[in-house]
Amino acid sequence: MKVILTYGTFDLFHVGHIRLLKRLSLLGDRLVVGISSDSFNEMKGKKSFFSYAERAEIVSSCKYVDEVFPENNWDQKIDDIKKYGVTCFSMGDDWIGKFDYLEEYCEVLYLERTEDISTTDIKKKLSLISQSELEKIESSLHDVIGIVKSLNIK
Ligand code: C2G
Repeated sequence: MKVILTYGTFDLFHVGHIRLLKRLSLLGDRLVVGISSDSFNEMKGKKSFFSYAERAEIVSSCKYVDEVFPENNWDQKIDDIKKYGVTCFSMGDDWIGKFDYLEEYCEVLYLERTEDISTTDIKKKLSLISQSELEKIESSLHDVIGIVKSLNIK
């Protein structure tokens, strides 16, 4: 039984996440995913849109994933590798080199990230959309105020 292990926040689940999980699932028989808890995200300086419970439900519903568990700190990986009988630990290559110390316990593999998509970019684009919508509403309101004022004949 070849067990693959990965970790992540997986907030605003997108194709970058799903493509990684798909590739990971093809590497072995079982894919186990550590989902960053809300408190650990705070330690990572990240505020996720969805709570841990929601993110865990989304990722565990993915057909490529066999099991999810909470990732509460940076230091639990060795225990997790032993607990789940992990053959291969793998992450996207934005983490390349960061987890080589785990090679003492299992294979370590970094897979190419999916270009041009990230949770941060999605959040930025959403904030810009709402900003431009607000500006449109504001300018329409100014037009209406102008019309009302012009009709208010003395
Ligand atoms: N990912 C990817 N392509 C993207 C975006 C993300 O392949 N366009 C990968 C990342 O490389 C990572 C996984 O998807 O392996 C989850 O990414 P995040 O949710 O951003 O997780 P992160 O904050 O990197 O947390 O202990 C490790 C940390 O918990 C990793």
